[in-house]
Amino acid sequence: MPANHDLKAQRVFIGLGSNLAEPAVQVKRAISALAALPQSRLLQQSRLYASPPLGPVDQPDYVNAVVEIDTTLEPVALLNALQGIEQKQGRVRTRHWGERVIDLDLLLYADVQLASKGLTLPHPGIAARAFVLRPLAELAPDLMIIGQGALCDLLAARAGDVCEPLNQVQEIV
Ligand code: A4P
Ligand code: MG
Repeated sequence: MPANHDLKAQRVFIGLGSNLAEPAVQVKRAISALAALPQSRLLQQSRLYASPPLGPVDQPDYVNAVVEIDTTLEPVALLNALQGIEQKQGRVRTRHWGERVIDLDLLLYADVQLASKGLTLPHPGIAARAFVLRPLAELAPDLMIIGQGALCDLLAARAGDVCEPLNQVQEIV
């Protein structure tokens, strides 16, 4: 199959989350892996954020971040590559919304809207999750999320949710 060198690179945002096995280390490791994806360039990365778990409460707090890449990988190929990174970092799927070494969610792929069995774009959880909205706003405050609304409005609606930048002291201990 020919390489996609002549395709226009698309702007993509990816959400990262971890709450096991040194979460900050896992998130940074996954960002390095994203930077090494073929046909892609890492453009921006947010700070790391700490938040309580969405879903079962009997699990550790999460570390989250968002990165922006541009890529000529198509959406499904990119999702497969993200799942490859999850597997390499030892992700084991347990309960829904349960604890995980690393989770990579394809948040936005240009303005693609898609609802297939294995891939929904934009990611359906964006609007409900301060741990996605806050780091995303750090990278692209004026973003419009197709089908969900202006990022600043979505963020205002989640203003009360706990999600703070991880401070360096917390990260070291
Ligand atoms: N899938 C469909 N669309 C997408 C997409 N846009 N990006 C499919 C990524 N995957 C997508 O995901 C299940 C299936 O979703 C995949 O096989 C893929 O084909 P999963 O990661 O295996 O399962 P899951 O994570 O248990 O379910 P889900 O609904 O994807 O959970 P989320 O949305 O990933 O949320 N609390 C805090 N504070 N921070 C977190 O990061 N994360 C989760 C998981 C729960 N609570 C959290 C956090
Ligand atoms: Mg997921």
